[in-house]
Amino acid sequence: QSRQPLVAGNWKMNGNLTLAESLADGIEQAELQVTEVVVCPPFPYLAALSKRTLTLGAQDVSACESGAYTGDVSAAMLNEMGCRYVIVGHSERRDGHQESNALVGEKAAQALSQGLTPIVCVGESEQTRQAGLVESHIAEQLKAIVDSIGGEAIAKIVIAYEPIWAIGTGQTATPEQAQAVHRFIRGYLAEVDPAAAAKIRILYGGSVKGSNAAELFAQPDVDGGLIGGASLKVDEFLTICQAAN
Ligand code: G2H
Repeated sequence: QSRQPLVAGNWKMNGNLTLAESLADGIEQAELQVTEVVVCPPFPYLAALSKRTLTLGAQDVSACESGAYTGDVSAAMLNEMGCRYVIVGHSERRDGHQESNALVGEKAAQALSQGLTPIVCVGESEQTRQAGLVESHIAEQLKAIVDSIGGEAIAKIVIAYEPIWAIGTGQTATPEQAQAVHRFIRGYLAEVDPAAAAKIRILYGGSVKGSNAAELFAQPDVDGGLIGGASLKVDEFLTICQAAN
């Protein structure tokens, strides 16, 4: 397989500077030859971690370039703090902060314009899954992203499939459920640009743990993971990173 596995830790709004530093120490000491490892700390800790060797991402970015947007953080600022990645469209932003498909697309485009790689999250609720609408829901989310960034940029982003019913619930998608949606995502993108679809990394997120990571990552269209709770414990996070190797 030619796609380099990627495991990104999404620390969400957890911890403190001491934990951030000790997680970073543990990750930097680990020897991971194949898997690319990224950590996405809360904004205030980016500056402290920017002097380190580990690869940094942020958890959100403004869709605007600069200006009077109190509380927002621009892609250029993240770049300046050493970030190479940024999560956009996490369901906790879509649901908790009313982020629309269109806004998520704009954020992805803004990230790309500053040389950041957006990790764009998509995923369905339990209700949508029960109604049998998983694929149409994901297709709508993907369409907004492709419309905004342009088909030629597909190879420059990462997609994270995060079923909302699996986030922080301990209820992980089965490897078969994850693979079915990942294959659908790659197939959808292949209709726009087959070469880019073959290259794009599609991560699974939602209650990934040390104990279930290997079987998820063994699926042909699962190229790594976006890890929440389990990324706050260095040993478990490294077990997950190893499972992607
Ligand atoms: C999904 C995931 C990381 P967790 O949100 O983005 O969190 O692994 O805690 O379900």
